[in-house]
Amino acid sequence: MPEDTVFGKIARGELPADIVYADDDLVAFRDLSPQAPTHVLVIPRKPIATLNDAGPEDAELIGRLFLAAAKIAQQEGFAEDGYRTVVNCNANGGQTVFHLHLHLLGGRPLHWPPG
Ligand code: DGP
Repeated sequence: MPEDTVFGKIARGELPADIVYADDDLVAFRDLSPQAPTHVLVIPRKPIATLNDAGPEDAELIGRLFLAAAKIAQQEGFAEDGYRTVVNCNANGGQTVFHLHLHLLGGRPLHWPPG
């Protein structure tokens, strides 16, 4: 059940995390294994397992993940230099935690295409 992932526990305050933003619907916290000087994960409190499991009713919520990432990029001071947002989905996408999350990576030039 997606409610039982570590991210569900972080969203419910049952596991500690370095939280940088929270509201009624979203939580953002620093990744334990950062791939850039700033690596933040933005998640909905609603336990959606993967992007495949999001429905039309989640459209606004998913839009808000991106808007929160842009706001955090401003707060972290790299919005103008640039940054990357990523959603990994299932095995080939490299998803390891099955609670939908948006990666925000910034603070250095990022290579493209990714490996
Ligand atoms: P993904 O591969 O897209 O499912 O990304 C999962 C990310 O979550 C990965 O970068 C490591 C991070 N992560 C895993 N467990 C924890 C945790 O307990 N706390 C935090 N802050 N990050 C975690």
